[in-house]
Amino acid sequence: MKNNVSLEAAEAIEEELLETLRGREVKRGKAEEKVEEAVREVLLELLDDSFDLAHALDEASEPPVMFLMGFNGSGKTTTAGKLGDMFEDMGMEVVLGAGDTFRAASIEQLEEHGSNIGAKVISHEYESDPAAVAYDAVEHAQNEDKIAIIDTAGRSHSDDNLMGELEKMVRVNEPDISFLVVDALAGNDVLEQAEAYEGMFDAVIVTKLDVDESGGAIISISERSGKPVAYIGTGQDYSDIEEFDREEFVDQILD
Ligand SMILES: Nc1nc2c(ncn2[C@@H]2O[C@H](COP(=O)(O)OP(=O)(O)OP(=O)(O)O)[C@@H](O)[C@H]2O)c(=O)[nH]1
Ligand SMILES: [Mg+2]
Repeated sequence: MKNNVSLEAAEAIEEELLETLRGREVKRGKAEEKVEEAVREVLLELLDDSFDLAHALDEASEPPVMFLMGFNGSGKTTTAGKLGDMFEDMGMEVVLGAGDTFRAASIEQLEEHGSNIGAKVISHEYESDPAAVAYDAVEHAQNEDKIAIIDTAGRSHSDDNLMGELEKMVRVNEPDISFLVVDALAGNDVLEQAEAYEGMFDAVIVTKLDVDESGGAIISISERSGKPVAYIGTGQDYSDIEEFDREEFVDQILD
């Protein structure tokens, strides 16, 4: 396995692995097979693919409100478009909330996705209060029986202002499902990201797996956050989003 997993995750896996192998009789010549079997078991134990959209929507308030949060450039806005397109294909209507009022061109970027997928976008001015944008998007969703998908500004945990703003957005709008969006290229940095958003997200979306196929980020974020990986992003098209399947993932990395 040549994944860029975090040291912490690698150590946790090693420990589990030794535990799993201990006491098992390993016949000569079968060691490799046994170890691979044990690695598979340990990884499956560590990874969580239990996110179930139908169930999450069932449990959600009316209207269902989803937030996308994460560091700069992780893929939040693109993923808002992908999720919106996917839900619309499933027969649900969505409204996109332009909750990134901070980065130049972010509103236009979301509007382009909205127009491509045929979804309304609720936006205010740049520099305006993103909690109010989200509020209006949720109200629209309520009136029109839609799912509200709220984009937020990319941040790093040193951005106290942006973090405070996000906390306010959450407080005011009470999202039913908050996704932390991390990108596969972030490697070990996903640990810092999980920490920055600790307690704020329900599930993870890992993007750019087409660029970094090693999947190390998936293992590291799973180990650190203990949250399910709901979806993976595998390209720049709207259809490049998949439900995360841990068996498939483990098969791929052990191949
Ligand atoms: N190859 C690939 N590129 C992706 C994927 N998801 C997003 N991107 C690209 O990553 C870049 C950043 O994506 P954005 O959606 O703008 O990321 P963001 O998190 O909204 O960025 P900020 O708002 O600036 O924090 C864009 O060029 C996207 O096309 C993916 O799954 N695969
Ligand atoms: Mg964005």
